[in-house]
Amino acid sequence: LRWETMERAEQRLVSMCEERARMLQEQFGVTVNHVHALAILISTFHFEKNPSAIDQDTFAKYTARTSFERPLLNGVAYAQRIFPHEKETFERQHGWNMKTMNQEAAPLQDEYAPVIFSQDTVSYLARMDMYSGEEDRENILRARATGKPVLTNPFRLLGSNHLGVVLTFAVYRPDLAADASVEERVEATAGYLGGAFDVESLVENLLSKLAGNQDILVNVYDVTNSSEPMAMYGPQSPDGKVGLLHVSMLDFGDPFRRHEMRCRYRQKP
Ligand code: WA2
Repeated sequence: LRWETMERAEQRLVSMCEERARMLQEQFGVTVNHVHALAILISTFHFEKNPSAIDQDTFAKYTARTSFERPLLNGVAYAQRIFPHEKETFERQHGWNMKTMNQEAAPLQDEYAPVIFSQDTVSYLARMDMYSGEEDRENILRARATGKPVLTNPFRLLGSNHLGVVLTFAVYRPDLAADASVEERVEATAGYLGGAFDVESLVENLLSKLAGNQDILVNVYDVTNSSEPMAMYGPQSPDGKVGLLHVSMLDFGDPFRRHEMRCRYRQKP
């Protein structure tokens, strides 16, 4: 009898964990797809039209109206690629100077990526040079070299200070060939579109709606480096007595990264 109870408890843990992992992966997937479509919107209406058909007001309105398509993002923004010799003209034309994430003047560097369009929910990103943040800079470099969606390590986001990850797509000039080399991709890069997955609050909200939520503890880790898992979601100090544990694989769409969900019972069954 005891054995049967254990067996059933284990099956329930497995099915609850797999259900949560599938749901989270699904929501990540649709969100990534819509940010991809926004990157194409920018290249179509900002670069293939002259003059551009997008300005801050249009971007803010459109992204607010379509935010239901990106349920796990706290907002999206577009950063333009600027070289040092263009900086002065760029700042004069826009009537503002770019600043770092620490609100300082941007120092002399090889390139800049100031945010020129932002959804109102992340208006604090406006004018900010995304090169000035380590995680954002790494994303920018990897996004433009690969042409794929890329995710950062989990880190504390600007604005909310919540644990999350940033998603970035490179936006290329329209002349980029489909089979372009890495060098050609980097050369044809015009800017970067992305946003932050507020994992701490939006995943909490997602999981809280599921039946059985009171019974289990859910953690999500970035396990790209398997010997050093990075916490992305969930209670940070799981108690000693582990008991039953189930691990579900997650695919968030960045082929360079590995994520997993670990589920346990709150109390011994
Ligand atoms: N978006 C929101 N919160 C953040 C953040 C970010 N980056 N970085 C730190 N906290 C404009 O990759 C281009 C968005 C970065 C895109």
